[in-house]
Amino acid sequence: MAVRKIDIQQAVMAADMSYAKKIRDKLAEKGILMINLIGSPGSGKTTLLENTLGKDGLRSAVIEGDVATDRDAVRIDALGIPSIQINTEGGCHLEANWVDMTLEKLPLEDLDVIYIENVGNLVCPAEFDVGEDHKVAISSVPEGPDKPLKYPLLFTEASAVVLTKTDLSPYVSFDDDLFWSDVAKLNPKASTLRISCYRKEGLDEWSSLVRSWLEEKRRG
Ligand SMILES: Nc1nc2c(ncn2[C@@H]2O[C@H](COP(=O)(O)OP(=O)(O)OP(=O)(O)O)[C@@H](O)[C@H]2O)c(=O)[nH]1
Ligand SMILES: [Mg+2]
Ligand SMILES: [Zn+2]
Repeated sequence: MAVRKIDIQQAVMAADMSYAKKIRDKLAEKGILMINLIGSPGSGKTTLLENTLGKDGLRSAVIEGDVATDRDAVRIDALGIPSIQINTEGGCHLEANWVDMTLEKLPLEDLDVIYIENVGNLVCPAEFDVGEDHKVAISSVPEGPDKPLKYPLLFTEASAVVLTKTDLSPYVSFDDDLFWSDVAKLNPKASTLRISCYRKEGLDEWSSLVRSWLEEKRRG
């Protein structure tokens, strides 16, 4: 499958909430769930997708947001999963009008879930509604346990908080209790998951959560 790429001319693109509504309406009509994965560069977003897509019984596609390169879209494409790369050319988050343009290039009639892998950044992607049903905060063990309180907006907005690379805990003295108690202070209702893609731990729980969100959306 050839990877498709969209280059964004920054000056043309102003944040516009009406695009988020347009996306939500379109995806509601088609019964497609949209999940916005947000986390630091290297927190393990693409690896989580690689370890779950095509194995969870759902028909998925991925919109990849990066400043440059189509490397993540190529990784998803290698799984036989439709993927489109958006290059922001310096921009540090995705906006709804870009996502709207990209949706036209996806096979919407054949999808259950669209994942957005936002530009690696713990700060402003959380401020932008791109029409998703759920934001998911991805935080990895080597980043340290203090990230929720230092970057509170994402952890407050997220429907789920996913702690990745849990296999690295013994090597970096990660304080699990501190991390989760800070998450609970900010967002007691968030679903919480601990995942190691290297050890294949927590992946079924993640897929079950996605499936429950899809069923909830389709029930209306
Ligand atoms: N130890 C360990 N390393 C992991 C795990 N998951 C991912 N990694 C590694 O973390 C690095 C970054 O993973 P990616 O999935 O590319 O991270 P990303 O969040 O998609 O990165 P950007 O798209 O650049 O923001 C890679 O070297 C992965 O192999 C894990 O469960 N355990
Ligand atoms: Mg990635
Ligand atoms: Zn930004």
